[in-house]
Amino acid sequence: MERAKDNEFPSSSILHANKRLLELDLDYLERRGGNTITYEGAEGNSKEEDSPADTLDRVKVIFLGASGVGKTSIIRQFVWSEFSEEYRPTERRETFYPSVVLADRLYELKITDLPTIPYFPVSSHLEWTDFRYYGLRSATAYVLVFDLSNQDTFQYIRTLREQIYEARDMRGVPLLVVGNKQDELSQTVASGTRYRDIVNLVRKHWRCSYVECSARFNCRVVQVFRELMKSIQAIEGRPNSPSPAATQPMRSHQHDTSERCILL
Ligand SMILES: Nc1nc2c(ncn2[C@@H]2O[C@H](COP(=O)(O)OP(=O)(O)OP(=O)(O)O)[C@@H](O)[C@H]2O)c(=O)[nH]1
Ligand SMILES: [Mg+2]
Repeated sequence: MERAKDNEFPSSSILHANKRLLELDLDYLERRGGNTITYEGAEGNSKEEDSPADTLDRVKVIFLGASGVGKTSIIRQFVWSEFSEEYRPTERRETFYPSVVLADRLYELKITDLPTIPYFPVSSHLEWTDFRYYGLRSATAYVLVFDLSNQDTFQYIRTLREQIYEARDMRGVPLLVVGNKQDELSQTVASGTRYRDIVNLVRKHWRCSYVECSARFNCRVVQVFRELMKSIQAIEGRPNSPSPAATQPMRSHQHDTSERCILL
């Protein structure tokens, strides 16, 4: 079992990251004209389906956000302690199965990293036709990520959040907002009204947990998951809450994460 570590990041470091912005595509449904999107496996010969690990009662966490904000980087930094400067857009669903311990409780997580979605499905039918096997509407919790150095990416999660709330009853479903690339947040932007408005909106109006982190420097990445698990624990404590997560370790289909148990 290993204890998670956060690094301090050098405040002077300004890195040049790929800033491909993706707005939520609100006309997508009209344009697609009933075509079904299918997702091929890495070898291009198999459709994505649930792995045996998915049959467990895991805590299902889905990361969402505009393209290039650092969703994959946050997850990989947390699960594998690795970071790549190179930008490789996520092209198919990837799942990670770490275990975490918070306040003497062991949780088996299933973290899903997805290609950027053009909209959140409001019905099971749309989920089946457009986002099969993504598990979008049945997640235990959502992590919405934006890029602090490119605050236009906040609009994506703002619209997405509205759609999620329209799509399902969010009572008992934690939603965490993460501002990533804190290492690229300049003083000018951090003291600006736009930045303050975003933080205010998330904390005061949405009443959401909010964490700023840098996947690049592994700064407060653990805090992201700590806040997430605290929200989940808070909900578990309520009457009629879902049953606790299973405790049996399982293997990921890509990397062997069965030995990874991270103390939060
Ligand atoms: N400076 C800096 N760069 C980062 C950070 N996190 C990610 N990046 C860079 O940002 C780029 C995009 O990161 P990804 O993790 O692939 O972003 P993503 O949200 O998964 O992108 P999609 O899969 O296209 O949706 C990569 O070049 C990363 O190296 C960070 O905290 N700081
Ligand atoms: Mg990605």
